[in-house]
Amino acid sequence: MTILALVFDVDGTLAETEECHRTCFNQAFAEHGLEWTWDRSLYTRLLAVTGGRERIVHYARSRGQDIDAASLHARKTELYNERVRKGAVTLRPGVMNLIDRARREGLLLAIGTTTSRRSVTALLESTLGPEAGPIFASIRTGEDVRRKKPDPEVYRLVLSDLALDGRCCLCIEDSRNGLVAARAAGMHTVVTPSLYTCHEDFSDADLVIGDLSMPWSAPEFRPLTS
Ligand code: XBP
Ligand code: MG
Repeated sequence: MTILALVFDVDGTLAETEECHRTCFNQAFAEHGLEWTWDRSLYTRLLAVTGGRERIVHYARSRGQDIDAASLHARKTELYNERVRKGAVTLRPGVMNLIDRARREGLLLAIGTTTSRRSVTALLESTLGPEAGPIFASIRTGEDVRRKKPDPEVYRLVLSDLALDGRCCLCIEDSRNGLVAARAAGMHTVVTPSLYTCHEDFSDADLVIGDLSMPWSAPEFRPLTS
């Protein structure tokens, strides 16, 4: 079956965003008077819980603390958006070229992510320009679903928007949770492991590559190098 659409995850795939997320969590904790610090090793473990608000709830419970996760997460999102709009995060190698090439070849582009619409928009506008939104035929976020990845709900919504079967789509992910979600939605998968996910198991992906600037090709899709 020919590939008709590329479906991108955001965090870790379009850009290495998690360091920015992590430091914004820590700043929000400090502002709220919490003596919490998520260092890289702890954050690696906490990423098993997808969704920033859910991650905060999980951590508070593990310490037996009762906190206002919604306002903490809202502040973290505000800080993250400010930093991203100031250019704190750039696209990973090969992402821009792949988007350009896919558009030239008439493929549909879409996004399925766990983060919020506001954070996706900030990232797309700061990296692809103010008119980035319409490049994507569907953008579905954590706010559109009841269950976040590894549940396939977000990717099923994307496929429904595109009116495509998963077998016509190639999903590009960076994490085990994302890979499980994409496969459960029936899509082909390419994994580009990121800083926080490079230790994870991607053995059931169709392809694993260091980053998208490397030569690769997908089933029934012309080689994706120029
Ligand atoms: C990314 C996430 C997100 C980010 C933080 O998962 O799990 O929660 O860590 O974003 P994926 P928010 O790349 O698999 O979509 O704080 O906005 O949730
Ligand atoms: Mg990701």
